[in-house]
Amino acid sequence: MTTSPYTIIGTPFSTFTRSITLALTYKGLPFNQVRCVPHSDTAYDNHPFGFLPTLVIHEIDGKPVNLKLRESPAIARFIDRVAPEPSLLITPGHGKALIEEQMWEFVSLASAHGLPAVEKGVVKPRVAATDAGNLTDSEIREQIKPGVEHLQKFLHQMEELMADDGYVFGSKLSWADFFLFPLLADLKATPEGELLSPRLLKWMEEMNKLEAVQVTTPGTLSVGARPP
Ligand SMILES: N[C@@H](CCC(=O)N[C@@H](CS)C(=O)NCC(=O)O)C(=O)O
Repeated sequence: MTTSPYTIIGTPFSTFTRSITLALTYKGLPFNQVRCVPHSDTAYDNHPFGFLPTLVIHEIDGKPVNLKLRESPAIARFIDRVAPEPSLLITPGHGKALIEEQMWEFVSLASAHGLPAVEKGVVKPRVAATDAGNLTDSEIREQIKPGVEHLQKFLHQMEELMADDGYVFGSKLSWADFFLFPLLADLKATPEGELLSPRLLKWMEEMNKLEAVQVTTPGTLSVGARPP
């Protein structure tokens, strides 16, 4: 029987899933988690294309619905509506922002360009090669060199958008932090974590102080876990 009002479908290993569980935890919304990998039967049962995450909303206005909400931007909007506080939004003047929408711009850049640059180009091939155990470190480095070069550009561009201190938007924690963090936490767990600049490392240190980050760490690559 379901005891929480929400169920998140997705392994803690999934970076998009962690962005959502970070927010649910930060905002104090109780949830169950069904650990599954993308394109598994469970993923397809809940998402038309077998992607993660899906948020199952068990009740609306006291009526059982078991509504499946897919796509993390839609899930983020829902979470903000049902739990506006503590806010994960920004206002002009936070960090380098002149308008609120720049926070969503950052989220979209981190999502659309971060997953390919960090996970597909570097972290996943590095972990797969290390786990297989057939190549030396320098052979792996040679194999992922194009991915590493692309990742350096990605990290540089994202850092340019960040405030000089504190969170992505300075003193205000936001969805931008929650969408970038899972990717860079994975990266930091690999030798290519050496690409992280002092600014990014300092930001990660700040993030690691958050209870939501600590609570959502088990099951992630950052502590050496493997899916689901
Ligand atoms: N647009 C989706 C992207 C989610 C996504 O890419 N999730 C990854 C796991 S972190 C996935 O399911 N990937 C499967 C694949 O690339 O085939 C969202 O915002 O929720």
